[in-house]
Amino acid sequence: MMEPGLFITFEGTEGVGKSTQIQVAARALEDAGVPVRVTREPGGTPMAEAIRELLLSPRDEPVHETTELLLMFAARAQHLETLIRPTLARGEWVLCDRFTDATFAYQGGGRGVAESRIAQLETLVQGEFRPDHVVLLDAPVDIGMARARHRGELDRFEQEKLDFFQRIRQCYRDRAGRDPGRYNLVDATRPLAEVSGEVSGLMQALAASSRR
Ligand code: Z5A
Repeated sequence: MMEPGLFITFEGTEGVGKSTQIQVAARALEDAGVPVRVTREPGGTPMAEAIRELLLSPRDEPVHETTELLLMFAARAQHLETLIRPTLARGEWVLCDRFTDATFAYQGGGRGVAESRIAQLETLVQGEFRPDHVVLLDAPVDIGMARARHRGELDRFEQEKLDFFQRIRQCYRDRAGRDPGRYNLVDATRPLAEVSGEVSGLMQALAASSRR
């Protein structure tokens, strides 16, 4: 019987370095002989990427919070059932740039949707499925914004104000504080080489413990 792979997610506010660190993590795992698949949310499959485009494009029509919430979970259902679960079942590890913690942080902390409502959808779409580990890259919101915002046109989320992102950061930190065994809080204010060293070390430790 094949051991299922681990599901590891990378979370944090805008520009903290998730996309950078997920590549660092993938390299560390590959060097340790672990087969890895890197993916992202919203997105990860052609249909879920189409939903991402709907969610991120700036538009004149106001987007209701329930519409946004359901689209996040619609993309997640497709991603989970057609990519994440089958990949894990083959024994590969999946590294995912954001997952349901982002929904609790952005739609919950940011938009104000009740946690219980998000939890209901989490159960509907995922059952008991949760990330094995969450790497939470943490930095004051203005640091991430300064790193990310040289890219040109802002998407629908990036157009939000500072306090929206501050509530999101707080929500992430609260969730990590409640479950420190599953969340690795990484200080993302440090120079890139230091953050990468910590993330690589974490992946090497997970790879080593999975061989025991
Ligand atoms: N969203 C949601 O609302 N609900 C959900 O359930 C989900 C998502 C799943 C898309 O996410 C949006 O969807 C997101 C939340 C919402 N909106 N926002 N904001 P995304 O992950 O695609 O978008 P993002 O958060 O804006 O990611 P990003 O801007 O690409 O940031 P990043 O991946 O964390 O950062 P990066 O690209 O790795 O790094 C940014 C720059 O900083 C880059 O030039 C790096 O070289 C540099 N960098 C990285 N680390 C360092 C250090 N340590 N020092 C100096 N410079 C650094």
